[in-house]
Amino acid sequence: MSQLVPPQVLSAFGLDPQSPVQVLHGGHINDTYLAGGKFVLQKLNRFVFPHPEHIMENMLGVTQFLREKVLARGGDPDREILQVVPTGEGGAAYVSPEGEYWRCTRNIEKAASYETPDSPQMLQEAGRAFGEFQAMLAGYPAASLHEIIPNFHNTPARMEQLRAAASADPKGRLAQVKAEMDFALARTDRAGLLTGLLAKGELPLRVTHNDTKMSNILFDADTKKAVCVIDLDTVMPGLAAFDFGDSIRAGASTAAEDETDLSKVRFDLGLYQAYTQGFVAAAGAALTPAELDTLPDGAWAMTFEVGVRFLTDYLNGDVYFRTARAQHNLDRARNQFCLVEQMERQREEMGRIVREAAQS
Ligand code: GN1
Ligand code: MG
Repeated sequence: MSQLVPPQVLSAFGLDPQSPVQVLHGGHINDTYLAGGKFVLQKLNRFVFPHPEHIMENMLGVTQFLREKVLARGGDPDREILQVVPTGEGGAAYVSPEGEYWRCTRNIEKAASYETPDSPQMLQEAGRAFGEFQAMLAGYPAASLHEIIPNFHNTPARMEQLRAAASADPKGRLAQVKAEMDFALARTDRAGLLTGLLAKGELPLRVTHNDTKMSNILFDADTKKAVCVIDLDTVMPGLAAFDFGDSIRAGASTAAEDETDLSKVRFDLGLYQAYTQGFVAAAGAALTPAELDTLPDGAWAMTFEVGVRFLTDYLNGDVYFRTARAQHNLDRARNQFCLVEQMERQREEMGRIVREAAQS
């Protein structure tokens, strides 16, 4: 049997090197395993994360801070906050002789992640969890955070990367994606809306999660309540609209991110409303009127941006996101652009739903 996790990695964290190990699927970036039922081991992607030690510094600081907040409100930090397991030598991670970077966290039992919600209530719970995450981090010293991926949600910079990939066209795929390129380029101005408002000082910079897809929340297996926000790799200064928007992109669609039958990909306003109610109730008091106004633009921007990123990666030869088939990234890009178009038609309604949630 091939070893999923090398025994020296398990030993480094004080685990039995014979522990049963299974793959945890879901993420597009890191390799994730469950060891002995109780520990989650992750091999960080060194191409995406050239400074994994910065991630661990951020993660230790943020989880420590959040644990205190949860304790103060009478919660259970062991269940609600990720817990980093140090190596036997007390390090935050194990670096193998080959330079592989491994970290370990405690598995949260009787909890699971979902790609799409089973019900609007689940999405409302996701909104509450990410809203609360943001509210709890409002007092975190943002300047102490490493910027893990510079310009992560800078949509104009993502457009620049798309243009660069298109002009280099290293795999000769550009001719195939003319419609998608036209779609993206036609939206160049709109892509700069949020970064423009930030630059003008009209939107505040907050500490945000930046990868708020549904599957980055663990739900209690019995109650379906949101238990814990996971995947803290991209916690960095950002806009409230990023966290709101990325959840809508992934949660308010009726289909998976890589569904190829676009007739199944529907932006569902009922799901959008459910998430909005949860998010605004939990984070709302801290949000400025301009932030509330631009939440729907965040949904548009995050959906458009990741579509641009998938398209860029397709042109570059699939070097960033994990793919399981030829054209996987192109399928994802088409899927996201399909949602973008629907959001554009429903922008007004999306704004009304935010205003209603803020008033209730
Ligand atoms: C990646 O790591 P994972 O799979 O949760 C990506 C996100 C994208 C997402 C699309 C560090 O998230 O930005 O929105 O895929 N993370 C990074 O599913 O690039
Ligand atoms: Mg991630």
